[in-house]
Amino acid sequence: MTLNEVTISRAILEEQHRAIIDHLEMDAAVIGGGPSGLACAALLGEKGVKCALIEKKLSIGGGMWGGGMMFPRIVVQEEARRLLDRFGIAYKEFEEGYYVAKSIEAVAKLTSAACDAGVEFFNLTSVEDVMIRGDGRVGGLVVNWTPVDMAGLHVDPLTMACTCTVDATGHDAMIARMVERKGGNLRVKGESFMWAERAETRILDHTKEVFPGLFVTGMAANAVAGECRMGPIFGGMLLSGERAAELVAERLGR
Ligand code: 48H
Ligand code: FE2
Repeated sequence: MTLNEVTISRAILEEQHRAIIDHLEMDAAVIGGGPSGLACAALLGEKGVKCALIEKKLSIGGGMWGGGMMFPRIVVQEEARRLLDRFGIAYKEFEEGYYVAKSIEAVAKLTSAACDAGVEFFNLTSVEDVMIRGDGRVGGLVVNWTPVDMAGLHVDPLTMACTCTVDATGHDAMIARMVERKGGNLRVKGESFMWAERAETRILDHTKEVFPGLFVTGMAANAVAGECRMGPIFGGMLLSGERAAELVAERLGR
């Protein structure tokens, strides 16, 4: 076999352009590739929802990669153990009800599940704005390459339409804040202090549609609600991603 560099370039360009064009209109867009976004996207994909995950960084994984203070281990409580099983993430029982897993394995297995479920990944892509038109719903995303922002270049973005948007951007709740900043009827209270028990038990109530077409999951859900943070326990992130997927699927009639 004689290798042709132009063929290699054409393969990459044609395939990725096809993927982008194919997702200019989709059922659901998950913004943020941390644990809640990955779990949500994987479960939406499994339900047959046409779904993309948009991540501004080069790598998927968000705050789960680093475990607790750069020790790459996460803790998951009893209530979420079934999700470790579901995604095939290995764990050890540390004390009754406390399970410890390798954060890198957890990211890899969640990512793998999302890939298997047909989720399209757009990394190095930042959501810089949302589309809200006459119907008052978040109906799409305004996207640009992350390096454009990093370099401070004035390059106009492109847009992707989606029926449901999931803000899985973590502590900053970036998408909800965009809606708030531009005058949408949404208040982002900002996260409160560390209290794992409270943060983990309340996160499912905070995982909801906070503005027409916009759902929040993971740390973004707690940030919008003014709820506590929980440190490196990740059961709530997985359960919240699962809940968001259920709500979006319900909204889409799946
Ligand atoms: C595209 C974006 C944009 C944007 C941000 O922070 P994450 O890991 O989010 P969660 O909520 O799934 O998980 C939170 C968890 O990691 C954590 O921090 C916990 C449990 N903390 C507790 C505590 O006490 O500190 O991931 C969010 C992702 C990141 O990868 C960002 O790069 C990405 O969203 N992102 N992607 N466009 N505008 N903004
Ligand atoms: Fe965090």
